[in-house]
This record gives sequence, structure tokens and C-alpha cells, in this order.
Amino acid sequence: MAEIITSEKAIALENKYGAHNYHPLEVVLERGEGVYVWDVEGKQYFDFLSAYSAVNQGHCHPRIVGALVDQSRKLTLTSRAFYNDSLGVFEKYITEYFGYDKILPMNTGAEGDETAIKLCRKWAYDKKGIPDNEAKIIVCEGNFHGRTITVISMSTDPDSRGGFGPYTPGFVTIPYNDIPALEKALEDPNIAGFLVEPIQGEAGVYVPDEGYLKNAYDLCKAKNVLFIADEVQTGIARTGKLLACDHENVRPDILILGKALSGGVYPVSAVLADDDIMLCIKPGQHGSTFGGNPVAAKVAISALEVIKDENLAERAERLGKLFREELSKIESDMITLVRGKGLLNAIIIEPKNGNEAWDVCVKMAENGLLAKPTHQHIIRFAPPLVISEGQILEAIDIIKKSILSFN
Ligand code: IF1
Repeated sequence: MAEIITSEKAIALENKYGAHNYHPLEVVLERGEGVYVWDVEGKQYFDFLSAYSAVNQGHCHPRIVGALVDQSRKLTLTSRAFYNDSLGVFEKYITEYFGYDKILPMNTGAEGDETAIKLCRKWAYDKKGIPDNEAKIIVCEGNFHGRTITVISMSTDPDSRGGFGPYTPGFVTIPYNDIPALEKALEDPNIAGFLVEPIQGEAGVYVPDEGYLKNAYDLCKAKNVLFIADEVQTGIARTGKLLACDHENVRPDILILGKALSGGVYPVSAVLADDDIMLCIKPGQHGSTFGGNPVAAKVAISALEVIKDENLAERAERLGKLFREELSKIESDMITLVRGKGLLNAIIIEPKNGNEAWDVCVKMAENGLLAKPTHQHIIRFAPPLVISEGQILEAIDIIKKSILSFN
């Protein structure tokens, strides 16, 4: 009989045997279903983080878990040394789903960004004619694209970047949501690409001005520079459209997906592009052991089917508007700003009597809702997109009660 583990015991084990690379809220979860998770003591919570938008379809969605279990009983991994019966079917499905010629399948979001950077550089040398080793990619202050050395080399966040040098060269940093700055940076003939989050998630759900993405795209096209959208967090219906770029009818030259591409059931990421870019990488020039494995392929097909069949983009659009309206009605001087798109939202907390965003999150957990601060004063709210209107209103009551408790 497995030992019944208490929260206290679980936390102690992680502290003793696990690297201290996180500072989690002291909640120990053991089960998830739809919008809810339960801790080891049986307490139920609304999950308003969704594993940073990886669980858009809801925890343990039966169709996606079913795909995982069925395939796992047949064949889990062949490596790409051989073909398998699932990858090509997935590649056809996802390229038609998003409207691109080809996909390069990987596992994590960071690998997706690394793949996009390699593709962009290869295209720069083979197609644009930039001199070898001179290609540069423009990125934005406040970006978050993952935790590998090259990806943190693009970061301006001291916690993400500090103490890990020397850094990968070839990145030009400009302010986010600043068209003149982009225009100026694009004057450099060695610019190969512009890598941008359509909404900056980690920076605190920073929604750029209306038209920013379209203007940026047009400027890149005028200079034969690739527009690369990191939709790892904003994609897969989270912001009220299938992709956040869809709000401005922008079609990225390179599209990076991850997280909810598997509904949080299995690590699956993908880079999509048309042939003139994707075929710049030749056999033996890129890959990964698990990239495109049969389980990932079947899970991702199922996760994408759920997004369409359950109209989750439309739901995110509709319920996101309701959520922001109700948040804005909370009368507290602790809430200084409400912002977001679809069901990717955030509030900025003004500390009060020594209580900060972290204390609000602890109080909300006591009241049955899980969320986590980012950059000290910002609380992100991102529930699974399967949430109902009634559940949104229940959650608002918990958030309101928690914040007003500091009055
Ligand atoms: C952690 C942050 C969010 C991402 C975008 C690529 C990746 C991410 C836009 C890399 C990953 C995750 C990483 C996770 C927490 C979470 C996060 F707080 F770290 F910054 F969401 F905002 N592009 N974001 O948001 O994908 O390699 O993780 O699969 O590092 O704790 P990954």
C-alpha cells in the first residue's frame, strides 16, 4: 500500500531532494479535472494558472488522456531513424489546421524557439544572402522564450539571464510595442528575423497597442526579414482566437507552438513554416530523440480536435470579456490595473499594509483559487478555457473576497 503523503511531507521531500529552482505556493496537488485541482488533503481549487496556459482544454481531458493511453499501449518511441504510422498523419493534420506547408516537431517551448532561431539563421545565409555568422535577430525587452542558454541570451530579465554567461551573440534588443524602434533596428542589412510574443506573458500579460503586430509584420516584409511569432503561451485559443496573431490577421513566417498543443498531457512543441524557409534545414542538421514521437503525434491531434469541437477560442473571447468587466468592478485600491485578451488576464497589485501580490495569492488559495504572481506585483489569471460562466462568476467572488480581506 503506497504511503499516504501529507502536504508537509511532500514539501519536505522536494526541499531535501529537489533542486531549489522554484519557489512554489505551499499547495501540494494530487488530482486535476477540468477547471479544478485537489490537494493531498482533498481541498478543491479553481486552477487559474493552467500550468501557464498548457492546460487550456482542462485537466486530464478524457479524449486527450485516451489518446495518450491508447498509443502508449502500442508504440511510444521509435526515434526519427525510422518512420512511424502516426507522425505523417499528425503533420498533415496540424499543417492544414494552421495553414502552413510544413511542421518541425519538438518537445518543449524552448526547443521550439531554438528551432525557430536555427531556421531563421539558415534561411538568412541560404536565401537572404547575409554573410556567414553575421545574421541578427531582433527581440523585445521583457521577453520570455524559455530557459536554455541561447534563449536567455535574448532575455533582459536579470533572474532569467544573470550569472549564466557567456551568452549567444546575434540578438538586437528593442522596447516592446515600439514601432519606431523596430523601424530603426530594421535598417541593419544583417537583420534576419524579428522574434516576438504577440502578448508578453511573463512580463505580466503586456498587451501591445492595436495594430502593433500588423505594423511590425509589414515593416519586416518591406525589409525581407522573417516575422517569428512565439505563440507558446498565447496560442491554441488562449486569447480568444486560435492564435493571438489572428486578432490582427497577421500570418507569421515562422510560428512557434507548445504547451496546450498537448493539453498539458505530454511535452509537445512545433515550429510551422512554408517550404522556402523550412527546407533550408537538411537531413542531419536538426532534430531530437522524442521530437515527433507517436504518442506526441496522437496526443496533439486529440488536443487540437478538442479546441475546435468545444469552440474554446469563442468561449475564451466571450468569458474573458466578462472576467475583465467583473474584475474591474472590485472596489479596492490594491487593484491598479486590469488587462488581458481572451482568458489571458492579469491585475497589478498596489501593496497595502505590507501585503503584496504574493499575500493575495496565499489568501486566494485559502479561499479555493490558485494563481501566482509574476514580477512581484502582477497576478496572472489564466483558467482552463473549458470554464463555464457560472464558474467565472464563482471565481470572481473568491478573488473579490480575498482582495477585500486586506482592506
Ligand atoms: C518556467 C514563465 C510563463 C513561454 C513562451 C517559450 C516558453 C515559455 C512565451 C518556453 C514558457 C513557462 C516556463 C515556466 C513558467 C512559464 C512562464 F513564467 F517562465 F515565463 F508562462 F510566462 N515561450 N513559459 O511562456 O516553454 O520550454 O517551458 O516548454 O520556466 O517555470 P518551455
